Amino acid sequence: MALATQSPANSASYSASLLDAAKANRRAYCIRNPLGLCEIAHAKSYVVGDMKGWTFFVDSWPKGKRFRAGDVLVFKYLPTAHNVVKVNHLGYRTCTVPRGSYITRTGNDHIRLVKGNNYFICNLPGHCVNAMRIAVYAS
Ligand code: CU1
Repeated sequence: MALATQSPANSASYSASLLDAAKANRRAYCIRNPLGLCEIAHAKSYVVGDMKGWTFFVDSWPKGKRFRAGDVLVFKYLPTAHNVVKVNHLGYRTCTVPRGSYITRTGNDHIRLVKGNNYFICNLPGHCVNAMRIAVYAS
């Protein structure tokens, strides 16, 4: 996943190369490795639900797809109709929102996947129970 590593001493040229990478491929981004160095990674981005977007009965959308940590899910929907809440497994299973959950409602929400399980629901009444939720595993 990492394509380039630069030491902090080269950070100026590094920043330039990152900018170039960002222009060429908007999905290029910088991650800090355990040594604090910046690595350029390329993540995929996915529109949740494809053409239908973030809507009812979207729960099977992740099936058959392979996600990686750093990939971005794009939730597209009418902001007056839905929202996106990042929940834990219990929240996903029971359609409840644990205290402190991250809620977003722009209608064009970009959320980067973390390693492991990522759960999202819409918490408007009756939406999650009508399969407006996804569970995505990122390797
Ligand atoms: Cu909804």
